[in-house]
Amino acid sequence: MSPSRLQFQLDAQASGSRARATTFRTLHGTIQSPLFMPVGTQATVKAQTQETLHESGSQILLANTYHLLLRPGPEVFKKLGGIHKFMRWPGSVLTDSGGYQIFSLPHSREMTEKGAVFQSYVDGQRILLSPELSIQMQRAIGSDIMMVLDQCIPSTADEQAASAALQITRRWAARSLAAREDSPQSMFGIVQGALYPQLRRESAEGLMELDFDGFAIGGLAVGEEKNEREDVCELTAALLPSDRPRYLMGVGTPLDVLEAVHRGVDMFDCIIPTQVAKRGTAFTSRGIVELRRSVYKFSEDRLDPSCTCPVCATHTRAYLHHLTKTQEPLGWTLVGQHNIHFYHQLMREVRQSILEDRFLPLYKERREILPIEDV
Ligand code: PRF
Ligand code: ZN
Repeated sequence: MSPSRLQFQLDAQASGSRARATTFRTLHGTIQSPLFMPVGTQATVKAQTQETLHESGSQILLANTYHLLLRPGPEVFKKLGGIHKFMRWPGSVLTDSGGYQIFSLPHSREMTEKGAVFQSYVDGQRILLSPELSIQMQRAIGSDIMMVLDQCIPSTADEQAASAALQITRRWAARSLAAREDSPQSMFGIVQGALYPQLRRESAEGLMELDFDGFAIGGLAVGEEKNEREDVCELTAALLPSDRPRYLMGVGTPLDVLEAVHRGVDMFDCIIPTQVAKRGTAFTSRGIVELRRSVYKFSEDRLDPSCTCPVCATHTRAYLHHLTKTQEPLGWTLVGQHNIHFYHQLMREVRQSILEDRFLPLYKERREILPIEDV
Protein backbone atom coordinates (compact mmCIF):
# COMPACT_ATOMS: atom_id res chain seq x y z
CA MET A 1 0.00 0.00 0.00
CA SER A 2 1.19 3.54 -0.70
CA PRO A 3 1.59 5.94 2.23
CA SER A 4 -1.77 7.16 3.46
CA ARG A 5 -2.75 10.55 2.12
CA LEU A 6 -4.10 11.17 5.62
CA GLN A 7 -0.58 11.28 7.12
CA PHE A 8 -1.84 8.88 9.74
CA GLN A 9 0.00 8.81 13.03
CA LEU A 10 -0.43 6.40 15.93
CA ASP A 11 -0.07 8.53 19.06
CA ALA A 12 -0.54 5.85 21.70
CA GLN A 13 -1.70 2.30 22.17
CA ALA A 14 -3.42 1.39 25.46
CA SER A 15 -2.12 -1.50 27.55
CA GLY A 16 -4.51 -4.38 28.19
CA SER A 17 -6.81 -3.09 25.46
CA ARG A 18 -6.80 -2.56 21.71
CA ALA A 19 -7.77 1.12 22.24
CA ARG A 20 -5.54 3.61 20.47
CA ALA A 21 -5.16 7.35 19.98
CA THR A 22 -4.36 8.57 16.48
CA THR A 23 -3.92 11.83 14.57
CA PHE A 24 -4.45 12.33 10.87
CA ARG A 25 -4.77 15.20 8.42
CA THR A 26 -7.61 15.74 5.99
CA LEU A 27 -7.85 18.49 3.38
CA HIS A 28 -9.50 20.64 6.09
CA GLY A 29 -7.35 20.10 9.12
CA THR A 30 -5.99 17.79 11.75
CA ILE A 31 -8.19 15.17 13.36
CA GLN A 32 -7.64 13.39 16.63
CA SER A 33 -9.17 10.05 17.47
CA PRO A 34 -11.06 8.34 18.99
CA LEU A 35 -13.68 10.64 17.53
CA PHE A 36 -17.38 10.96 16.96
CA MET A 37 -18.95 12.40 13.80
CA PRO A 38 -22.36 14.07 14.14
CA VAL A 39 -24.65 13.10 11.27
CA GLY A 40 -25.41 15.90 8.81
CA THR A 41 -27.37 13.95 6.22
CA GLN A 42 -28.72 16.97 4.35
CA ALA A 43 -25.62 19.16 4.81
CA THR A 44 -27.03 20.13 8.19
CA VAL A 45 -26.88 18.40 11.56
CA LYS A 46 -30.52 18.45 12.58
CA ALA A 47 -31.44 21.51 14.67
CA GLN A 48 -27.78 22.59 15.03
CA THR A 49 -25.99 25.54 13.51
CA GLN A 50 -22.41 25.38 12.33
CA GLU A 51 -21.54 27.53 15.37
CA THR A 52 -23.12 25.14 17.90
CA LEU A 53 -21.30 22.25 16.23
CA HIS A 54 -18.03 24.09 16.46
CA GLU A 55 -18.68 24.97 20.12
CA SER A 56 -19.34 21.34 21.01
CA GLY A 57 -15.99 20.36 19.53
CA SER A 58 -17.01 18.66 16.28
CA GLN A 59 -13.99 17.95 14.08
CA ILE A 60 -15.72 16.15 11.24
CA LEU A 61 -19.32 15.75 10.10
CA LEU A 62 -20.93 12.96 8.13
CA ALA A 63 -23.07 13.82 5.09
CA ASN A 64 -25.03 11.48 2.83
CA THR A 65 -24.40 11.14 -0.88
CA TYR A 66 -27.80 9.57 -1.47
CA HIS A 67 -29.78 12.53 -0.12
CA LEU A 68 -27.52 15.23 -1.57
CA LEU A 69 -27.59 13.59 -5.00
CA LEU A 70 -31.37 13.96 -5.11
CA ARG A 71 -31.38 17.40 -3.53
CA PRO A 72 -29.76 19.86 -4.11
CA GLY A 73 -27.92 17.75 -6.73
CA PRO A 74 -24.31 17.78 -7.97
CA GLU A 75 -24.64 21.00 -10.01
CA VAL A 76 -25.26 23.05 -6.89
CA PHE A 77 -22.10 21.75 -5.22
CA LYS A 78 -20.08 22.31 -8.40
CA LYS A 79 -21.41 25.87 -8.79
CA LEU A 80 -20.98 26.78 -5.12
CA GLY A 81 -17.58 25.20 -4.69
CA GLY A 82 -18.29 22.12 -2.57
CA ILE A 83 -19.98 21.35 0.72
CA HIS A 84 -17.60 23.30 2.95
CA LYS A 85 -18.36 26.58 1.22
CA PHE A 86 -22.00 25.67 0.67
CA MET A 87 -22.77 25.09 4.36
CA ARG A 88 -19.96 27.27 5.68
CA TRP A 89 -18.33 24.44 7.63
CA PRO A 90 -14.58 24.88 7.95
CA GLY A 91 -13.97 21.45 9.51
CA SER A 92 -13.77 18.08 7.80
CA VAL A 93 -16.58 16.16 6.12
CA LEU A 94 -16.97 12.44 5.43
CA THR A 95 -19.58 11.34 2.91
CA ASP A 96 -21.31 7.98 3.10
CA SER A 97 -21.73 6.42 -0.32
CA GLY A 98 -25.49 5.83 -0.43
CA GLY A 99 -25.44 2.03 -0.37
CA TYR A 100 -26.70 1.80 3.18
CA GLN A 101 -29.38 4.46 2.73
CA ILE A 102 -30.76 2.58 -0.27
CA PHE A 103 -30.64 -0.70 1.66
CA SER A 104 -32.72 1.00 4.36
CA LEU A 105 -35.47 2.06 1.93
CA PRO A 106 -38.74 0.31 2.70
CA HIS A 107 -39.54 -0.60 -0.91
CA SER A 108 -38.61 -0.47 -4.58
CA ARG A 109 -34.89 -1.00 -4.52
CA GLU A 110 -32.82 -3.51 -6.40
CA MET A 111 -29.15 -4.43 -6.32
CA THR A 112 -27.45 -5.46 -9.56
CA GLU A 113 -23.82 -5.77 -10.57
CA LYS A 114 -24.08 -2.27 -12.08
CA GLY A 115 -25.19 -0.67 -8.85
CA ALA A 116 -28.21 0.02 -6.66
CA VAL A 117 -31.44 0.96 -8.39
CA PHE A 118 -33.95 2.99 -6.45
CA GLN A 119 -36.84 5.33 -6.91
CA SER A 120 -36.28 9.00 -6.07
CA TYR A 121 -38.41 10.23 -3.18
CA VAL A 122 -38.28 13.68 -4.75
CA ASP A 123 -39.82 12.99 -8.16
CA GLY A 124 -40.31 9.22 -8.45
CA GLN A 125 -37.62 8.84 -11.11
CA ARG A 126 -35.71 5.52 -11.23
CA ILE A 127 -32.01 6.09 -10.54
CA LEU A 128 -29.07 3.73 -10.87
CA LEU A 129 -26.55 4.57 -8.19
CA SER A 130 -23.41 2.92 -9.54
CA PRO A 131 -20.07 3.00 -7.70
CA GLU A 132 -18.91 5.50 -10.34
CA LEU A 133 -21.92 7.79 -9.86
CA SER A 134 -21.51 7.68 -6.07
CA ILE A 135 -17.85 8.72 -6.37
CA GLN A 136 -18.63 11.40 -8.99
CA MET A 137 -21.19 12.82 -6.57
CA GLN A 138 -18.80 12.62 -3.61
CA ARG A 139 -16.21 14.45 -5.71
CA ALA A 140 -18.76 17.15 -6.51
CA ILE A 141 -19.63 17.41 -2.80
CA GLY A 142 -15.90 17.74 -2.12
CA SER A 143 -15.83 15.73 1.12
CA ASP A 144 -12.51 15.04 2.80
CA ILE A 145 -13.21 11.32 3.07
CA MET A 146 -15.28 9.42 0.51
CA MET A 147 -16.78 5.99 1.18
CA VAL A 148 -17.02 3.25 -1.45
CA LEU A 149 -20.45 2.09 -2.53
CA ASP A 150 -21.11 -1.15 -0.65
CA GLN A 151 -23.85 -3.69 -0.21
CA CYS A 152 -25.11 -3.77 3.36
CA ILE A 153 -27.41 -6.69 4.18
CA PRO A 154 -29.11 -7.63 7.46
CA SER A 155 -26.51 -9.05 9.84
CA THR A 156 -28.77 -12.08 10.23
CA ALA A 157 -28.48 -12.93 6.50
CA ASP A 158 -27.50 -16.50 5.61
CA GLU A 159 -23.95 -17.27 4.62
CA GLN A 160 -24.61 -17.45 0.90
CA ALA A 161 -26.29 -14.02 0.78
CA ALA A 162 -23.57 -12.52 2.98
CA SER A 163 -20.87 -13.96 0.74
CA ALA A 164 -22.52 -12.62 -2.42
CA ALA A 165 -22.81 -9.16 -0.82
CA LEU A 166 -19.16 -9.02 0.11
CA GLN A 167 -18.05 -10.19 -3.33
CA ILE A 168 -20.02 -7.44 -4.97
CA THR A 169 -18.76 -4.94 -2.39
CA ARG A 170 -15.18 -5.94 -3.29
CA ARG A 171 -15.81 -5.40 -7.02
CA TRP A 172 -17.55 -2.08 -6.33
CA ALA A 173 -14.63 -1.04 -4.11
CA ALA A 174 -12.19 -1.47 -7.02
CA ARG A 175 -14.52 0.47 -9.33
CA SER A 176 -14.86 3.24 -6.72
CA LEU A 177 -11.08 3.57 -6.45
CA ALA A 178 -10.75 3.79 -10.22
CA ALA A 179 -13.41 6.52 -10.28
CA ARG A 180 -11.41 8.61 -7.80
CA GLU A 181 -8.87 9.32 -10.58
CA ASP A 182 -6.61 12.17 -9.44
CA SER A 183 -8.88 13.53 -6.70
CA PRO A 184 -6.98 14.55 -3.53
CA GLN A 185 -9.93 13.31 -1.42
CA SER A 186 -9.31 10.24 0.73
CA MET A 187 -11.27 7.04 0.30
CA PHE A 188 -12.21 4.25 2.73
CA GLY A 189 -13.16 0.67 1.89
CA ILE A 190 -16.01 -1.01 3.79
CA VAL A 191 -15.77 -4.52 5.27
CA GLN A 192 -18.97 -6.57 5.07
CA GLY A 193 -19.61 -10.26 5.83
CA ALA A 194 -22.48 -10.22 8.34
CA LEU A 195 -21.69 -12.32 11.45
CA TYR A 196 -19.45 -14.90 9.73
CA PRO A 197 -15.82 -14.61 10.90
CA GLN A 198 -14.52 -16.30 7.75
CA LEU A 199 -16.44 -13.88 5.52
CA ARG A 200 -15.27 -10.86 7.52
CA ARG A 201 -11.72 -12.10 6.99
CA GLU A 202 -12.25 -12.63 3.28
CA SER A 203 -13.80 -9.18 2.94
CA ALA A 204 -11.03 -7.42 4.89
CA GLU A 205 -8.27 -9.22 2.99
CA GLY A 206 -9.84 -8.45 -0.38
CA LEU A 207 -10.10 -4.76 0.45
CA MET A 208 -6.58 -4.58 1.87
CA GLU A 209 -5.22 -5.53 -1.55
CA LEU A 210 -6.57 -2.19 -2.73
CA ASP A 211 -5.08 1.16 -1.84
CA PHE A 212 -7.50 2.64 0.66
CA ASP A 213 -6.67 5.43 3.11
CA GLY A 214 -8.78 3.84 5.83
CA PHE A 215 -11.25 1.04 6.45
CA ALA A 216 -14.79 0.93 7.75
CA ILE A 217 -16.62 -1.89 9.45
CA GLY A 218 -20.06 -1.98 7.84
CA GLY A 219 -23.04 -4.25 8.23
CA LEU A 220 -23.31 -3.98 12.01
CA ALA A 221 -26.09 -2.48 14.13
CA VAL A 222 -28.51 -3.96 11.63
CA GLY A 223 -30.35 -6.53 13.71
CA GLU A 224 -27.74 -8.50 15.69
CA GLU A 225 -27.34 -8.80 19.45
CA LYS A 226 -24.96 -6.49 21.30
CA ASN A 227 -22.48 -9.28 22.11
CA GLU A 228 -22.51 -10.49 18.49
CA ARG A 229 -21.78 -6.94 17.33
CA GLU A 230 -18.90 -6.62 19.77
CA ASP A 231 -17.37 -9.95 18.76
CA VAL A 232 -17.51 -9.17 15.04
CA CYS A 233 -16.22 -5.66 15.66
CA GLU A 234 -13.26 -7.01 17.64
CA LEU A 235 -12.43 -9.66 15.11
CA THR A 236 -12.73 -7.30 12.13
CA ALA A 237 -10.76 -4.44 13.70
CA ALA A 238 -7.93 -6.89 14.44
CA LEU A 239 -7.75 -7.84 10.75
CA LEU A 240 -7.30 -4.25 9.57
CA PRO A 241 -3.92 -2.53 9.10
CA SER A 242 -2.75 -0.67 12.19
CA ASP A 243 -1.53 2.31 10.14
CA ARG A 244 -4.95 3.38 8.79
CA PRO A 245 -8.06 4.74 10.54
CA ARG A 246 -10.81 2.26 11.44
CA TYR A 247 -14.39 3.45 11.33
CA LEU A 248 -17.42 1.60 12.73
CA MET A 249 -20.39 2.81 10.69
CA GLY A 250 -23.66 3.88 12.31
CA VAL A 251 -22.73 2.96 15.90
CA GLY A 252 -24.01 3.75 18.48
CA THR A 253 -24.90 4.60 22.09
CA PRO A 254 -22.11 6.05 24.25
CA LEU A 255 -21.56 2.57 25.70
CA ASP A 256 -21.40 0.96 22.23
CA VAL A 257 -18.78 3.52 21.23
CA LEU A 258 -16.71 2.88 24.37
CA GLU A 259 -16.88 -0.88 23.78
CA ALA A 260 -15.71 -0.43 20.18
CA VAL A 261 -12.83 1.88 21.16
CA HIS A 262 -11.68 -0.90 23.51
CA ARG A 263 -11.72 -3.22 20.47
CA GLY A 264 -9.55 -0.95 18.33
CA VAL A 265 -11.96 1.35 16.48
CA ASP A 266 -11.09 5.03 15.93
CA MET A 267 -14.14 6.66 14.32
CA PHE A 268 -17.92 6.59 14.81
CA ASP A 269 -21.06 8.21 13.53
CA CYS A 270 -24.61 7.93 14.79
CA ILE A 271 -27.88 9.84 14.68
CA ILE A 272 -28.70 8.96 18.30
CA PRO A 273 -27.53 12.17 20.05
CA THR A 274 -29.47 14.44 17.70
CA GLN A 275 -32.44 12.13 17.17
CA VAL A 276 -33.26 11.54 20.85
CA ALA A 277 -32.76 15.24 21.62
CA LYS A 278 -35.94 16.00 19.68
CA ARG A 279 -38.03 14.24 22.30
CA GLY A 280 -36.03 15.67 25.20
CA THR A 281 -33.73 12.75 25.97
CA ALA A 282 -30.36 13.87 27.31
CA PHE A 283 -27.19 11.88 28.04
CA THR A 284 -25.59 12.99 31.28
CA SER A 285 -22.74 11.89 33.51
CA ARG A 286 -25.42 10.41 35.81
CA GLY A 287 -27.40 8.56 33.17
CA ILE A 288 -30.25 9.44 30.87
CA VAL A 289 -32.51 12.37 31.71
CA GLU A 290 -35.96 12.45 30.12
CA LEU A 291 -36.60 16.18 30.20
CA ARG A 292 -40.30 15.96 29.46
CA ARG A 293 -40.95 14.30 32.83
CA SER A 294 -42.97 16.56 35.09
CA VAL A 295 -40.45 16.15 37.94
CA TYR A 296 -38.36 18.80 36.15
CA LYS A 297 -41.13 21.38 35.90
CA PHE A 298 -39.73 23.51 38.71
CA SER A 299 -36.14 22.30 38.63
CA GLU A 300 -33.50 25.00 38.85
CA ASP A 301 -30.78 22.38 38.42
CA ARG A 302 -28.40 22.32 35.49
CA LEU A 303 -28.98 19.52 33.00
CA ASP A 304 -25.61 17.98 33.90
CA PRO A 305 -23.58 19.71 36.62
CA SER A 306 -20.35 18.14 35.39
CA CYS A 307 -20.87 19.15 31.74
CA THR A 308 -18.93 22.11 30.33
CA CYS A 309 -21.25 22.78 27.37
CA PRO A 310 -22.90 26.21 26.88
CA VAL A 311 -26.36 24.73 27.46
CA CYS A 312 -25.45 23.43 30.91
CA ALA A 313 -23.72 26.72 31.68
CA THR A 314 -26.85 28.71 30.83
CA HIS A 315 -30.13 26.88 31.29
CA THR A 316 -32.20 25.19 33.98
CA ARG A 317 -33.89 21.82 33.65
CA ALA A 318 -37.20 23.67 34.11
CA TYR A 319 -36.62 25.69 30.93
CA LEU A 320 -35.47 22.64 28.94
CA HIS A 321 -38.49 20.73 30.29
CA HIS A 322 -40.81 23.48 29.10
CA LEU A 323 -39.21 23.68 25.63
CA THR A 324 -39.26 19.94 25.04
CA LYS A 325 -42.75 19.53 26.50
CA THR A 326 -44.10 22.18 24.11
CA GLN A 327 -41.98 20.77 21.25
CA GLU A 328 -40.32 24.09 20.65
CA PRO A 329 -37.47 23.88 18.10
CA LEU A 330 -35.08 25.53 20.55
CA GLY A 331 -35.51 22.56 22.89
CA TRP A 332 -34.25 20.21 20.16
CA THR A 333 -31.34 22.54 19.43
CA LEU A 334 -30.23 22.90 23.05
CA VAL A 335 -30.59 19.25 24.06
CA GLY A 336 -28.94 18.24 20.78
CA GLN A 337 -26.01 20.54 21.42
CA HIS A 338 -25.57 19.11 24.91
CA ASN A 339 -25.79 15.50 23.61
CA ILE A 340 -23.23 16.12 20.88
CA HIS A 341 -20.96 17.73 23.45
CA PHE A 342 -21.47 14.67 25.68
CA TYR A 343 -20.22 12.32 22.94
CA HIS A 344 -17.25 14.56 22.11
CA GLN A 345 -16.39 14.96 25.79
CA LEU A 346 -16.43 11.18 26.23
CA MET A 347 -14.11 10.83 23.23
CA ARG A 348 -11.76 13.51 24.55
CA GLU A 349 -11.57 11.84 27.96
CA VAL A 350 -11.01 8.47 26.35
CA ARG A 351 -8.23 9.89 24.16
CA GLN A 352 -6.55 11.56 27.12
CA SER A 353 -6.69 8.31 29.10
CA ILE A 354 -5.08 6.41 26.20
CA LEU A 355 -2.31 9.00 25.94
CA GLU A 356 -1.66 8.65 29.68
CA ASP A 357 -2.02 4.87 29.52
CA ARG A 358 -4.94 4.64 31.90
CA PHE A 359 -7.63 3.67 29.41
CA LEU A 360 -8.36 0.24 30.90
CA PRO A 361 -9.38 1.54 34.36
CA LEU A 362 -11.41 4.32 32.73
CA TYR A 363 -13.13 1.78 30.49
CA LYS A 364 -13.98 -0.48 33.43
CA GLU A 365 -15.34 2.43 35.44
CA ARG A 366 -17.29 4.03 32.60
CA ARG A 367 -18.89 0.88 31.29
CA GLU A 368 -20.60 0.53 34.68
CA ILE A 369 -22.03 4.03 34.71
CA LEU A 370 -22.68 4.98 31.08
CA PRO A 371 -26.36 5.10 30.22
CA ILE A 372 -27.44 1.68 29.02
CA GLU A 373 -31.18 2.18 28.80
CA ASP A 374 -32.53 1.67 25.30
CA VAL A 375 -32.72 5.02 23.55
N1 PRF B 1 -22.50 0.72 4.91
C1 PRF B 1 -22.57 2.07 4.61
N2 PRF B 1 -23.04 2.95 5.51
C2 PRF B 1 -23.48 2.50 6.71
C3 PRF B 1 -23.45 1.14 7.05
C4 PRF B 1 -22.93 0.19 6.11
O1 PRF B 1 -22.86 -1.02 6.33
C5 PRF B 1 -23.99 1.05 8.34
C6 PRF B 1 -24.19 -0.18 9.13
N3 PRF B 1 -24.52 0.07 10.45
C7 PRF B 1 -24.33 2.35 8.73
N4 PRF B 1 -24.03 3.22 7.73
N5 PRF B 1 -22.14 2.49 3.44
ZN1 ZN C 1 -24.15 20.07 28.70
